[in-house]
Amino acid sequence: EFYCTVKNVLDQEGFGRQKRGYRSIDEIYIKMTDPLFSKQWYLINTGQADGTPGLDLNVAEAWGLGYTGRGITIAIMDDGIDYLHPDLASNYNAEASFDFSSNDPYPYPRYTNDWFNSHGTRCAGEVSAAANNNICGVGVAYNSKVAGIRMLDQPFMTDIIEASSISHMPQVIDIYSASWGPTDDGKTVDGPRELTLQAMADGVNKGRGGKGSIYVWASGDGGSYDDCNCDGYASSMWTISINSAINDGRTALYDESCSSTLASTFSNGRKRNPEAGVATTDLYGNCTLRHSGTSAAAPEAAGVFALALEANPNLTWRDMQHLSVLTSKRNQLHDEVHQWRRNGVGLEFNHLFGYGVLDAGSMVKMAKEWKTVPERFHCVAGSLQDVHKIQSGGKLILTISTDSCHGKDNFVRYLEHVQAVVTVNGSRRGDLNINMTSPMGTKSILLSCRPRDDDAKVGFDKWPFMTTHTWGEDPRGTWVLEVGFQGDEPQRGALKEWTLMLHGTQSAPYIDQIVRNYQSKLAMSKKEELEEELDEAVERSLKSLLSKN
Ligand SMILES: *[C@@H]1O[C@H](CO)[C@@H](O)[C@H](O)[C@H]1NC(C)=O
Ligand SMILES: *[C@@H]1O[C@H](CO)[C@@H](O)[C@H](O)[C@H]1NC(C)=O
Ligand SMILES: *[C@@H]1O[C@H](CO)[C@@H](O)[C@H](O)[C@H]1NC(C)=O
Ligand SMILES: *[C@@H]1O[C@H](CO)[C@@H](O)[C@H](O)[C@H]1NC(C)=O
Ligand SMILES: [Ca+2]
Ligand SMILES: [Ca+2]
Repeated sequence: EFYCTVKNVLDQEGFGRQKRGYRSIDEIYIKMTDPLFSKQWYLINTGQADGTPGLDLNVAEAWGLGYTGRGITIAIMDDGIDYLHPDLASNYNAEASFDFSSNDPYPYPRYTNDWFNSHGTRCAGEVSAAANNNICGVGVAYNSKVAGIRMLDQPFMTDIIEASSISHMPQVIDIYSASWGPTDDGKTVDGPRELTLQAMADGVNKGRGGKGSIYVWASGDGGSYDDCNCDGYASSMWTISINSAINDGRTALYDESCSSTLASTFSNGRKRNPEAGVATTDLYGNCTLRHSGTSAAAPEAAGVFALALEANPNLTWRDMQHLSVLTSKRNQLHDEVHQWRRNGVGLEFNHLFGYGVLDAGSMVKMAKEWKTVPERFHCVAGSLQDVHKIQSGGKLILTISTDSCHGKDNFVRYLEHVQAVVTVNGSRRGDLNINMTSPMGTKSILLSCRPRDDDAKVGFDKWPFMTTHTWGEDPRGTWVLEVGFQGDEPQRGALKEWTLMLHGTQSAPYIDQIVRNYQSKLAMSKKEELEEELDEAVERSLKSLLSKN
C-alpha cells in the first residue's frame, strides 16, 4: 500500500511521551450543593481525610471577591475529555477543542475497559466542573471554559502533534495545561523538539494578543529517582512547572525535585484513606475521589491562573510567573530532604515545592493592582568551552564573573530565569550532580543524582539546566559551578561547556507597587527619591513589602 504523504509528516520521527499519574471531604462558609465539594480538601481544607486545616488553594477568598474564571478558556492537552459529562458539558468550549490523535474536532476519550483514558476528564473537572448543580464537585475556576485537546492517545508522539496542540487557537485559549512529558523512569533526558520549541516561543510572544499563552506543566512523577531539570518541558522558562503537596503538607512520594519548579498545588496523600485523593469528574458521567500524581496538581494551578486572569486580563505570561513567585506560600509544607531557604532578595523557596503553594486569594488581589513587569532582556554572562576533567572523590569548581552586560542594551539587573547550558559526560551519568551558586549566595541544585541512569555515552549535550531560585537577584559578580560524582563506584567524566544565560529586567519590577506601598506607609510622593531607595528595598525583601500574608 502506498499513501500520498506530505513531507512534514514523513519527517516525523516517533518517540515516547507518557501521561503521568496513571496508577491504578464540610461546607463552612461556602454553600455548594455538589456532593463531592466537601471532599475537595484542596479547595477548602478543614482537616478532611486527616489533612491539615488551612492547607489549600485559598480559592474561597478569590471566589468571595467574585472571581470564578468567567471569560477564561483553559485547554487540557491530554487523552481527551468526556465533554458529555453533565458536570463539564455546560463549560465545554467545543470551538477551541480538537482531537490531534485522530484528526477531528471531537476529543472524546477512546474506550478501554480499564478506564485508561480517564486522565483528561479528571483534569478538566478540577479546572471547570460546574458549581451548584448537585453533580460531582466544583472546579477551581467553575465558571471558566474548558477545551479538550486530545493528543496523547496514539502509538507515538510526534513533534507535529505536540507543536499543533500547544499552538491550537492561541487567541481563544488562555491557558494550556499539560500533565505529561518524557518518561519518568529516572534515566531519560529529553525535551521539546524543534517545532514544539518554536510553537512555545510563538505562544509566549504572540498568544493572547501578544500577552502570551500560559503553559502550565506538571513537574513529573519520577519520585526521588528523577530530576525534573532533565525534562525539557517542565524546565522550560516558558512553562510554569508545578509540583504537588499532599493534604498534610508533605511531599508526595512520586514528586521529583528540581530548581526549575516555580510553585506547587495539591495531589493525593500517601495514606490509604481513599478520601485523601483529588475529587473530580470521571469518565461516563461518573465522579472520582482518586485522581492523583503531579498530573492532578497542574490543572489546579491552571484554575488558579484563570482566576487571576479574570481579575486582570492584562497579565502577561511573565506577570503570571512573578505573581506566582510573590504570592505562593510556604504555608505548612514540609520537605524532609530540602530546607526552605531565602534567596538574595529574601524570597523563600524550596528545591521541591518552588516558592510554595499557590494562594488564589492573594493572587487575585495582587493581580487586580498589578502593573505589567518591565521589558525582558537576555545576557550571556559568560561561556567556558575548555575540557575539564571530573573524578569521584573530588569536584570540579568553575567560576564565571560577570557584569551582566552592564552598559549594553541588554543589561540584566533583576533576574527572572537563569539557565546554565552544560555539556558534560561521565562513565555514569546518574552519579553526576551539579550545583550553581549566584553572586548573592543562592545555591541552586541544577542536577541531583539519578540512581537508575547508567548512561555512559551521551551525557548532557548543551542541556539548558534552569533555576528560578535566584528570582529578583542582582546577577553581577561571580557565579560558581560545582560538578561532582556521588555514588558507590568511582566515576570519571569531562565537562566541555558551561554557558551562563541571564534573563530578566533592567528596571526594577514592582516599582509601582513599591511606590504605592511607600506612599501609604511613608506618605512620600516622589518616585525619583524612591528609586534611590529601591535597591535597599529590594534587598529587604520584595515579598514582605508586597504584603505577603
Ligand atoms: C459509572 O461507572 C460505572 C461503571 O463503573 C457505570 O456502570 C455507571 O453507569 C457510571 N455512572 C454514570 C452516572 O454513568
Ligand atoms: C488593562 O489595560 C488597559 C489598557 O492599557 C487599561 O485601560 C485597563 O485599565 C487595564 N486593566 C487592568 C485590570 O489593569
Ligand atoms: C568524555 O569526553 C571526553 C572529551 O571529549 C572524552 O575524552 C571521554 O572519553 C568521554 N568520557 C566518556 C565517559 O564518554
Ligand atoms: C550539591 O549540593 C548538594 C546539596 O547541598 C550536596 O549534597 C552535593 O554534594 C553538592 N554537589 C556538589 C558537586 O557540590
Ligand atoms: Ca458540580
Ligand atoms: Ca521526570
